Amino acid sequence: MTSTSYFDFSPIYALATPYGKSAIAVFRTSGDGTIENIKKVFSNNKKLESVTKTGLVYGYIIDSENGEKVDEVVLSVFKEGHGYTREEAVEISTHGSLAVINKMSRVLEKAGFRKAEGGEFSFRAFRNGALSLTEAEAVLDIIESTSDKSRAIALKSREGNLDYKIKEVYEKLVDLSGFLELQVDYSEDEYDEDVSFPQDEVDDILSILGYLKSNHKVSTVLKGGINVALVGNTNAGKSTLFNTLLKANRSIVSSEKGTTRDFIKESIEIDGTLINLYDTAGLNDEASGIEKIGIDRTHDIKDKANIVLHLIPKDEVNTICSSNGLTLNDTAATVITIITKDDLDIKIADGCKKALSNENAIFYSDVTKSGFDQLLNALKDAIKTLTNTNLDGELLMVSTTTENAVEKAYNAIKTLDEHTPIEASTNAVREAIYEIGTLLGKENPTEEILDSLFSRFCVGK
Ligand SMILES: Nc1nc2c(ncn2[C@@H]2O[C@H](COP(=O)(O)OP(=O)(O)O)[C@@H](O)[C@H]2O)c(=O)[nH]1
Ligand SMILES: [Mg+2]
Repeated sequence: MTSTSYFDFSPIYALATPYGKSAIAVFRTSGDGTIENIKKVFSNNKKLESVTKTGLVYGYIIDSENGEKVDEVVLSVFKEGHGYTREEAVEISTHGSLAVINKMSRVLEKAGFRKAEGGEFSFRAFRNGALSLTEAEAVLDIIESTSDKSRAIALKSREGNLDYKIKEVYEKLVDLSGFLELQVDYSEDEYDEDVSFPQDEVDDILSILGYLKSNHKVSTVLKGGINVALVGNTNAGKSTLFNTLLKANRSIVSSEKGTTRDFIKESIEIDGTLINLYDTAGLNDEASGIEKIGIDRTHDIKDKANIVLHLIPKDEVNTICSSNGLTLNDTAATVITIITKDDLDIKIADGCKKALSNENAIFYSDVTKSGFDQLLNALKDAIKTLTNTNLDGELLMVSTTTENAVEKAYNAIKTLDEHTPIEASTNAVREAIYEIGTLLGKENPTEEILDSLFSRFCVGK
């Protein structure tokens, strides 16, 4: 969406259902003069005019050029203040054929509607106070949610739980600001009254803002998925395990070194959480050329992984143990060490056994599948830890826009204590009020925020 249309009230239209053959297609229209425009192309205007707040009207869309019937339709009419955008709006349900859809677009344009841009309906809802920024983001999260868990959380946020928290902290900030302003007045009037610093109120505000911040962390993980990377030397059995985890033969399994030269990513859901599973090239050192690129990518993936499955084949474990390669360095991820090919008849040296037990290594064989449950449970535990908020309330989807504002507010308030000069305190609180206010539509959010948010919506939303 371009900012030029932000403050445009003209009537817009969009196909709200996917473009293709279906039972019903729905066109959404909204804006000043919507009903007048529809009247130019509708057969049952008496009934249309009789709608007071909201109502359904049956009739035909007529091509204004030749008087031909385009389709039999049902109009859902929303008078100003009653629909999603709060503007005058009409939703037109037509038959879902491509011929009707194509014709409808032309008819609506001739009637005076302009094609809406992505997110324009939601933007208008926001502009008219029907949707706060956080709610708009929650709507987006519902549309974009990929796993069952993220969908459920997004819906809860949409229902206003997140807004409630933000309003709560906003009110507390306003109260704190009032209190501080009063102190400024006192000092100006040279009342030498010693008013104590409102530490409890400040702590309270920091705790709500902190709560929102932790929600953001978990939201990000749930929304984008948890990155799980299979890492290990060539021939460790990474691609084999990748396939077993996917229950599909997606990846090339081969005993050739460096077969998996690039990485392969597949998404799966474990316990309702989206998992991005990465199969990578081997971590062997003597590689060059294309294989080398694959290995560089392996390091990139290792960096952005939340969980690394570090695979060591049983026939290499003694060597790796003695060279102290058991511990995977330079990764912030949770590492699960897996000794693969457990079906091989190889004796593990005593010293190595101890080291493996320190790593809580899991023994796995893809041939017999022994150790698979243990492996999966370790993975589930790691996922649970990553999605555990330690929050007593319900998890809310906190987007990056919200997080940015919350972070700024948090940093401003964090600086306050009883030694802070009163002027600095009032400024800090004012800044926090501004940041949180943008989320509630009380302050004008910057154009970048609006652009980045509403452009992510599809046309028709
Ligand atoms: N005996 C045995 N061989 C395995 C096992 N898992 C994988 N392999 C074999 O090890 C070789 C390398 O496996 P692959 O998955 O391609 O390893 P990658 O290079 O780490 O991706 C292949 O020949 C596999 O069949 C296992 O559990 N037991
Ligand atoms: Mg491979």
